[in-house]
Amino acid sequence: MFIIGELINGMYSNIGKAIAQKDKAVIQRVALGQVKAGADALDVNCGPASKQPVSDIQWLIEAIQEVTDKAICIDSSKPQVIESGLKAAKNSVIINSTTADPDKLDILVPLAKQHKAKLIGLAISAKGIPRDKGQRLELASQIAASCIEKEFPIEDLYLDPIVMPINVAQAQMRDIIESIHEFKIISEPAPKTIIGLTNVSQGTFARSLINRTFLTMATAYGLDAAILDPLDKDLMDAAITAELILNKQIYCDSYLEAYRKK
Ligand code: THG
Repeated sequence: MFIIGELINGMYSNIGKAIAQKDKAVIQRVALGQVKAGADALDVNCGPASKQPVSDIQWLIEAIQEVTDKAICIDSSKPQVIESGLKAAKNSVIINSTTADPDKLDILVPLAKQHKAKLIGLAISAKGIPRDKGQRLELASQIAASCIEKEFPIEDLYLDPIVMPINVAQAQMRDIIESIHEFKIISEPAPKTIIGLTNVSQGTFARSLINRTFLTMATAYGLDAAILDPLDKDLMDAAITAELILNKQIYCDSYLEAYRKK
């Protein structure tokens, strides 16, 4: 599983405050903590309170790159923020994200291609979040078709079915998980799949348990990557164990330890 740490997000009060006060040490501590816990990449999102996301994203990326060379996942719905982030990025980049809307695809797919970045495509359009897996597949296919037409490498595309909180969309959970398998057969070679895991447990009590159970099930359906809290050790153990059960890691009695050392 490719793990993207979610903790550098202005939605969290410590990060929102650090962005407002330009407190680099806080950002760098959270970056290194996630890397130490096993993150392969770091999501970077200025959050809803940022008044100047175009410059804040550059400040965040520069601060992070002083302490790690892990990939940066530039998380914004605004193409101009993503473009700005790309200018500051020396590490490899994942663009998070485009939707299935042609005006977004026409800007972000060429931008990803030009910067040799990976690209996350959300199964969402101006019409909103899909209600079933048929709509999810239709939107994901539109994104994949645009990438193929624009000659963006399809194996660098990460399709996201959009995970909803279980307390508001319980009847959609099965569709969301099955979409992961359906997305993998859109094209040959296959696109990759990704989820924002923590969405699933928003507003619930047993957050960690719901997160790791959802991740385990999604892994069985072919999930390639997840944006999650890598500091949740039970969650990381579940991710490693799910891959072991799917024969993606070699078993030994100390497999958890062995995985962390690799
Ligand atoms: N897909 C993609 N990118 C994404 C998401 C996605 N980026 C943002 C988000 N979803 C993933 N990141 C988070 C980060 C935090 C939370 C959920 C998803 C979260 N935070 C606490 C909450 O809202 O309860 C905040 C707690 C606090 O304020 O301390 O749940 O789906 N491609």
